[in-house]
Amino acid sequence: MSLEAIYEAVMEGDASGAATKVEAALAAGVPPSDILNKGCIAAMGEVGRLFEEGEMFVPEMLIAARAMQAGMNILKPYLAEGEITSAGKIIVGTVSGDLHDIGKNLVGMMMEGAGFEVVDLGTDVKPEAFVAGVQEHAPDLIGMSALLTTTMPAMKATVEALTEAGLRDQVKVLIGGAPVTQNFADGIGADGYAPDASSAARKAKELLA
Ligand code: B12
Repeated sequence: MSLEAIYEAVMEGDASGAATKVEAALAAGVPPSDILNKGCIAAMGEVGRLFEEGEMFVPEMLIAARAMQAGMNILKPYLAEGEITSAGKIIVGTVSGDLHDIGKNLVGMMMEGAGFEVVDLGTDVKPEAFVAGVQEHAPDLIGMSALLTTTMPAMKATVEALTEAGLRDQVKVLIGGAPVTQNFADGIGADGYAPDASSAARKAKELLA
């Protein structure tokens, strides 16, 4: 019952409800992994599906993602090391010169909702900062966002910087943002492209499969 309530709270974007329902489920002895997988992640999966079908829009998705995060903040300390199998670790960031972060944040939230551990490097992330991030966090993937046509070349520069640092083989590179296309991704040697946050999470799983 309490798992259903968490699912509903996330779907409805009820952040305080999601948090109190996660607390209640924990107090009732529901395993944290069930709360994560059958409550939070299942709800975000459904949100992603509705978004892709055009039945849910960006603002609603953002609100649902925030509710999921409110629940996750309560849950995180209970997710004992090793009990939960993470889907993988991803570093996300908006590329050098670019300050747009709404889409990147949404991608981070959907990734978290899909079970990924997310490290957010923020905006205006220089190629060398992505390289340093990979050295520090050893992620499975990096996700770069660009909203300006003038900052898209920074994605290429980042892929090159990873190659120069000898790290290119250790991480998959996923890119996105309104002006980015699959063709562009292929041209700069990225591993993948996704047009929106929900397909980004699916693509990330595909790249790691
Ligand atoms: C909000 C906004 C701003 C805000 C940003 C606030 C913030 N915190 O992000 C502010 C006001 C700061 C801003 C500033 C500027 N902006 Co602006 N901005 C926008 C606007 C209106 C919306 C962008 C947005 O958030 N969309 C909603 C999100 C959810 O969508 P999204 O970002 O595309 O992300 C989705 C996908 O692309 C994908 N995705 C995104 N990232 C990633 C990453 C990965 C790995 C993957 C897989 C997928 C993925 O998933 C997301 C979710 O589904 C757009 C116009 C538009 N309609 O797009 C202009 C727009 C992007 N801006 C533009 C411009 C020109 C600027 C400025 C240069 C304006 C100026 N003269 O100062 C500055 C640049 C500042 C800078 N250095 O970055 C132009 C870009 C034109 C171009 N072709 O380059 C646009 C297109 C407006 C226009 N029509 O002219 N902007």
